[in-house]
Amino acid sequence: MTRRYEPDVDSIVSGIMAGNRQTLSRAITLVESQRPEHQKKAHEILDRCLAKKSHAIRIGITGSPGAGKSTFIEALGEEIIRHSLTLAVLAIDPSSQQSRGSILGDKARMERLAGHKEAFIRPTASSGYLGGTSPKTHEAMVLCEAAGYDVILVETVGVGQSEVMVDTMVDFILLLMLPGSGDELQGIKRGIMEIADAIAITKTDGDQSGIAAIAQAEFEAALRMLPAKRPFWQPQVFLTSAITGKGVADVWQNISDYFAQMREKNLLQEQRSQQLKRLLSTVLEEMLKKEFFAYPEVVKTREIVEQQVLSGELSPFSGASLLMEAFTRRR
Ligand SMILES: Nc1nc2c(ncn2[C@@H]2O[C@H](COP(=O)(O)OP(=O)(O)OP(=O)(O)O)[C@@H](O)[C@H]2O)c(=O)[nH]1
Ligand SMILES: [Mg+2]
Repeated sequence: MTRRYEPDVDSIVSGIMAGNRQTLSRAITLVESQRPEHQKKAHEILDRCLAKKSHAIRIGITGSPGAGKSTFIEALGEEIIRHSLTLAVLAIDPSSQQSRGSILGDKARMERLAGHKEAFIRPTASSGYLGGTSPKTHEAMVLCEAAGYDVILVETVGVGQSEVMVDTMVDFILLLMLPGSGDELQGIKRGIMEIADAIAITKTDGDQSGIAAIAQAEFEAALRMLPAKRPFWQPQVFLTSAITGKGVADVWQNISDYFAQMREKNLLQEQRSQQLKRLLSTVLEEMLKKEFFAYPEVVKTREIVEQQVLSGELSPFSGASLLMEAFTRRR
């Protein structure tokens, strides 16, 4: 039987740090793998990579399906390269995402950016997470940082939980909105506006400019109604087009201003510490949940308890307590 060559942890870590893209890709695959032996190896690699000091900044790009995230990232990526910086893009793998705009696939759409040696583009598996951001995204980010990239961009679909998740792992959140007004504004979840550090209205080319200006005023008004995410930072609303390049440099300037202020006020590290704390809780909760629901005694008892709750024999509280008891009895 022929065995596939499996590089050891040492050579993977040194490959990543030497900037070998193939090794970096491979390591991300290991991190994303569910197999226990891959997980073990991945964690060893991650711990070693964490030890390397990184100066990278992390930016989340979020917005509804088809808002123009991938296309905007391509334009922003080229702007970033113009500033002599390198970047890694972690994009949701469209094959595992049922969003409308992704028929062509993100890789195909970021072709121009992918042609630059300064850019590393990696579709990440959504692995059942809404919006595609999962704790694994954080791990992939750590690997990209060890590889020395200056800027990490994370594309995520702004639905439900995902923006909360992305908020635990990036330093800055750019929310992309379509130029429609009124109806769109009604449809936005408050939560997503609250975590935005800047809003870019996309696709304001062609005959969209009139509607776009109205949308800009409406978003600005909506932002003023929200509690400030940070006392020193008022999110701005930009009119952009990834096709003509309109507003892209302004957005990058805004992001740069933000980081300059965060560093000056020594807030970047503090924010990251808070995020790590939250991420640790999230991962821990997930591990517990997984173990709980997979525990045979719980699996066995759950259906019976569920029936009893539905028939009114047991309250949901007593039912849950019974299941917890079954779980805590384990050895
Ligand atoms: N006119 C115009 N069209 C754009 C612009 N940006 C993106 N588009 C188009 O909008 C569609 C969706 O763009 P994407 O960049 O794939 O959007 P997305 O938000 O990444 O989509 P998902 O990843 O599927 O959620 C594509 O057909 C793009 O060509 C723009 O600035 N102007
Ligand atoms: Mg996309």
